[in-house]
Amino acid sequence: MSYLKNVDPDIYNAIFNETDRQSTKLELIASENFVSEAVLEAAGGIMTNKYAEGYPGKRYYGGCEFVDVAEDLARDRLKQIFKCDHANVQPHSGSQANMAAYFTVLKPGDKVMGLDLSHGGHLTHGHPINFSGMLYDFTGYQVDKETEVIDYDRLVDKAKEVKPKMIVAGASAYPRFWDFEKIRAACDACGAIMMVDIAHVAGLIAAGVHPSPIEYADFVTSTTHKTMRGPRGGVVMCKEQYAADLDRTVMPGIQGGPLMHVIAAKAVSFKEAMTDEFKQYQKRVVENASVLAQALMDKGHRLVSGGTDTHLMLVSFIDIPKVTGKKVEKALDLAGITVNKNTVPFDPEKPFVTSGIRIGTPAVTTRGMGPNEMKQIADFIDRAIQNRRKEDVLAGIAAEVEEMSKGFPLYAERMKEGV
Ligand code: DSN
Repeated sequence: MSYLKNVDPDIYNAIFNETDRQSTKLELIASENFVSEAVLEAAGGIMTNKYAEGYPGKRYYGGCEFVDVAEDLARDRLKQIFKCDHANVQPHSGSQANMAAYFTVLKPGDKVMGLDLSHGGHLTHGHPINFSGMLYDFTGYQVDKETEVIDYDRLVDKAKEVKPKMIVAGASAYPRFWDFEKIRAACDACGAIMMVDIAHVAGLIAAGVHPSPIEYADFVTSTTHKTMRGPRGGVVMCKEQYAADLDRTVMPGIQGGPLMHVIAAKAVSFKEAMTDEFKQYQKRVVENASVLAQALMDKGHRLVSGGTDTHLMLVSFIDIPKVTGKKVEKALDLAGITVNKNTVPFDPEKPFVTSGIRIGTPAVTTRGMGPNEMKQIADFIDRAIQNRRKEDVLAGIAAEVEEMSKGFPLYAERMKEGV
């Protein structure tokens, strides 16, 4: 990055320091990952210069023959991976993917059901401070208080009572598999459209280690940067009957020019997602999460729903006086471990404090870490929580984390060449 170093040393230094942070700390944020050098090249490439409003073969600008290649490949590969009827790869983010699905079939004021944010859902699944909750009449559903998993029978009853036009499934902090057949049954019980936001588990579904919603859902939305290990962005898949309306909703409905450099990078990551290496990676992500969850429970920590089926887990401090997610996130940060505080079901704390942390294994698995490291990480986390007020102990753990990280180099060439 010799150009950047000369033109803007402040940004150069920020990028250098961020690369160093990513490679020397333990990244356990469940929604983050490390993309390949090939994805980085495409995302940082010259397709950023091109306007391409419209779709391949039907653009409002000339000179689109090469960006058309990129978008066609992205769409075709996505369709091949998920076996869906139709794919739109233009949404700039997961929120815009969800907005596109809603705008395609809903009118302001329509009734919708989604999993409450505090039970693992997402802001765009109807939270009152988000456009979704402002525009639509959302009713939340929740997990069962005892099992902390979704009670599908209760969901069907609620759907019959509310009679929503759409039911949204999917979550950002739910550690268990979804039963998409049962969500379909809830939709059929009240004539609702079914939408599933697979942003968190898309990579797992692509690899066949999580059930797929494609045969049941009318719309499936996702981000591309979590378990899918692509560039930041969104996609929408849908049944053929909605295809033309969906495309019109994305452009010109809610977006203008697509980010063609990001679409090119999405295509690259989808190619990677079709490899056997990717399937093995996703299996290891889930295996690592299971080992880490068990190791934390063996040390006496309480996990929401008693464990995980996926890439993430929620550690709950709801029963421990004066321990909050906010305090634990800070202690872990001082110990070189990055997580996020997260509400747990029936959390009495505010979202900026919370009674839990969310932990995910996609990023550390990309680094090549396995079950032995997961047990070691559980030990780091446990010691950091027990010693959360002792900065010297936390600094000692951070040194151990850095030492362990050295065995799993990340972006090594970039670090060597000064990024
Ligand atoms: N912010 C994402 C996450 O961390 O899960 C969801 O959009």
